[in-house]
Amino acid sequence: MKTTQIATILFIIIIIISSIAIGYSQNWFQTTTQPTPITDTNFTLEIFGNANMDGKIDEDDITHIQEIIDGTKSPTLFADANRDGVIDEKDIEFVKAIINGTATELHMLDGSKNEIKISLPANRIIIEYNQNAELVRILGVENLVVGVDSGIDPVKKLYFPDNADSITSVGSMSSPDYEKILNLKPTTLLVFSPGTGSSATTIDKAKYLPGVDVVYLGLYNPNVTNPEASNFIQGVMKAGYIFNQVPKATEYANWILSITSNINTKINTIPMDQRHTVLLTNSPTIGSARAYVAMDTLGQACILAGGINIANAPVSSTAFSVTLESEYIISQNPDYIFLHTVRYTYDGATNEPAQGMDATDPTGMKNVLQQYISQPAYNNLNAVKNNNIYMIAGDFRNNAMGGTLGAVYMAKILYPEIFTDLNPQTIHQEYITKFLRLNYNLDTNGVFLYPAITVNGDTLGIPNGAK
Ligand SMILES: [Ca+2]
Ligand SMILES: [Ca+2]
Repeated sequence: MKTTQIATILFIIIIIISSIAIGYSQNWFQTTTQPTPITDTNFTLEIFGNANMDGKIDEDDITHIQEIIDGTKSPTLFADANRDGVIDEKDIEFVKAIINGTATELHMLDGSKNEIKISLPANRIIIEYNQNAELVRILGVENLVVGVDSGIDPVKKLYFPDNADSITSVGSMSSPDYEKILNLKPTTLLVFSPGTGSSATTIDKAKYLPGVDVVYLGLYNPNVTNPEASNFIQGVMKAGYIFNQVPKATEYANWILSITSNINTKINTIPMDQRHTVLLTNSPTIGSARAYVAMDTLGQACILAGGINIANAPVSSTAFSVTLESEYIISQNPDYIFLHTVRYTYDGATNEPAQGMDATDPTGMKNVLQQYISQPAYNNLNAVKNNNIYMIAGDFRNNAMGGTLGAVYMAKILYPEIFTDLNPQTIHQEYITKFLRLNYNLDTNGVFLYPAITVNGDTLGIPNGAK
């Protein structure tokens, strides 16, 4: 062959290979439809200034406010950006400031749908619990953290390797040390939950912390099958506006949405009568037995993973868990049981077994599991007979993935034949490396699932080689 012929053939080969490479990178060969980005759905961002009631605050809201002022559009719930009771030019200026990142305050609904005002910039942050510790990393504002609750204190160096030494522990979130908090002169306290019973509520905290914005974002309350109604997604996006990191919040919300959408698509192919029944309960080491219902993050994870939860809350109940009699569990005979456990609790205690990001040895998880299985009453349960009982880390309920991480592992466990291409550790590692930006490798660290599962020869849930 002549040199020119060889060159032509090589050129054609290069073109073909490049086309395939580009095709893969652009998802040309994927058969699943891509999820709609959160800002293109019917999601309504609950921040005042979002006059056109879509998923973001931008130029369109300025136009919308102008049209309301001109009388060509009716006022909307979020049009009065500065909350002075009238919709006028000042609201346009206010929205411009939000867009430019120069706003000095922000009005929004919190995770309980109560209206709150936040002073900006929010640049001295105290955070409660894993969700908020991870959220500030996702948004890239971890260096603004000055205090953490006692649930994060033991893992402070893990979450905040660069500034752990300058971060103060302010006590448990159920009974915080208000004086310590005030001494830190924080702008913002991100609380884990609204608080109930003997646990300090957002109202208590706001009362004892004058000048500090006490914010419950709503991460505690995901809706995995309907992101438009998810307080979790709202919380991520609201935090984006509070910390002036909207692109990061949007990218993260879209990533979560793409995972939930892909799992949903596959689960929808499984007929209801072929789906597995599931009991979601707690490790005996964290109190008397409860079963998590749909309202709970674990209940949401189970729904997304296509499990049929044997525990249901009464209609209109807002409970996250219920008590189930052993007789009921035996009569329902669940196919799978997941035992949730918590290492560092909201009231400052440390529970056995060791698990989560700061653990490497699954022995404690193994022992508790054996204890649970050895209950004579449960000998004949399908889940026990078929070894379908798993201990799961607190991360699956309390991290900043809103049940999605738990769902990814659960889906793989419940329907391995449907999720052949799904590797939960790949998604988990992407979360840690790309979004949390932590130098942390799941091949060598972390106890999240016991017994571990094996995917393509790799151990998932515990470090490789751990027993
Ligand atoms: Ca808008
Ligand atoms: Ca106004």
